Amino acid sequence: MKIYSYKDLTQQEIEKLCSRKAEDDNLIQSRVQSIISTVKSDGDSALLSYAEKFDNVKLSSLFMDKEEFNELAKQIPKEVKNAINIAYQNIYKFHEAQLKTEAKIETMPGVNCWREVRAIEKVGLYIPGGTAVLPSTFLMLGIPAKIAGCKEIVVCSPPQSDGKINTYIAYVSTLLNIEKVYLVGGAQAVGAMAFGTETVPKVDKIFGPGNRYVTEAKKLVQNTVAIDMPAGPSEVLVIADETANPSFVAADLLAQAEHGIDSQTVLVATSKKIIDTVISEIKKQVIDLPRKDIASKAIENSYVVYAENLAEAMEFSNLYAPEHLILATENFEPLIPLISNAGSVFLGNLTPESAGDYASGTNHTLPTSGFASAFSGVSVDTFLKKITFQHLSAQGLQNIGNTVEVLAEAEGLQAHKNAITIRLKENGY
Ligand code: HSO
Ligand code: ZN
Repeated sequence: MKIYSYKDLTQQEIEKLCSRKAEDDNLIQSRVQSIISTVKSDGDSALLSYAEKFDNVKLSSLFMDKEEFNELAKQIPKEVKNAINIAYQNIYKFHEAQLKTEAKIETMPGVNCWREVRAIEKVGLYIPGGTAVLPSTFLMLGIPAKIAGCKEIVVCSPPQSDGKINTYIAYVSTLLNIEKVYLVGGAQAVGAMAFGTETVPKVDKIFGPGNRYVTEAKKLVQNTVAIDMPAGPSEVLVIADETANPSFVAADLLAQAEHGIDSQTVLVATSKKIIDTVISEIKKQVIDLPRKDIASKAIENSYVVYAENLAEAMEFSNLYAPEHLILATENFEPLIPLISNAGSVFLGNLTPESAGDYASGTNHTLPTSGFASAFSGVSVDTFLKKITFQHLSAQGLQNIGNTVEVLAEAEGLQAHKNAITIRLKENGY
């Protein structure tokens, strides 16, 4: 891990450290472009041949349904079932509280304006498979979709080598009352949900994290379909001072690193002693990890920034705009108002990112690659549209009429003015 000193970094070096661009970005873009146009033109047959090519499986059907989920779900150990149930309840509780109705506002006597929410009718959820199957992501997307009231929830997840979905995914499908899961992964899943195929329905909005292929695919289909946000390779930035526990910090960095070789882990610390101990702890802890090869590669690409104080550390963090920000310090309270860019924040030494990844209640589908400067993580809102309404009474028309007439005249739009004048006259004003 390279160590930089924040105060010695030039503007350009900071930009480079904060950039998530990779050398093969263009190559991935052209591959994804070709996958998407093949799915668009060849539909199901493209999906079947990509399953053979990328998932090494010859599928007899492109989906599994309810009855099959129930059967598969029986195989899950009780302990895992209970843990999924607790996570479900916490995520449900936290997201349910996001449904709020807004008050009607009378902007002038007789002029009433308000907003009502409506669910996005057809939504597409992408549940990653690949090197790790993530039923937790299914909960994080499925629960807010249900709470929002989405009518059609299309779910795509890559098939396992036996041509089925994972048993945990099957169990979550039963909890969420999902009709079908389509056995489609990667960029081809995004293409299928964006354009529709003979089997996979076209949706209005696509949700979910994924690897660089999936993220690139979501970016490329944006002319056709809405997306939640660019949620690519996962990342964490840990701010640690001398009150941090170095073994905890190392464990958090490795938790992020095991996601994939392109995961980003950044440590910003105000103590050189903590930096040294964290680095040696990482070396110790990584040895026992089943995914040590992946984690070590991700750690190799990561770095440490030494900051002279927490204010400086926060400054760097805001420039980086991390998906996850861990404040590994006992003094986190005064730092909260200084956070301007982050997807989700974990406070103090006893709050690991893993808690939020699985079960505390917050959503783990979050903006990556610096998009935390402008996007929020997935919530019930992400599955809703807000429609504005207004009503003018006769008194309202009289009160607002002249203002609209004058502004329409100023813009040279006579027909706009007339739409008011004709009503005022008819009402005897
Ligand atoms: N850290 C990932 C979510 C996840 N972690 C799923 C474990 N399972 C992106 O926020
Ligand atoms: Zn994670």
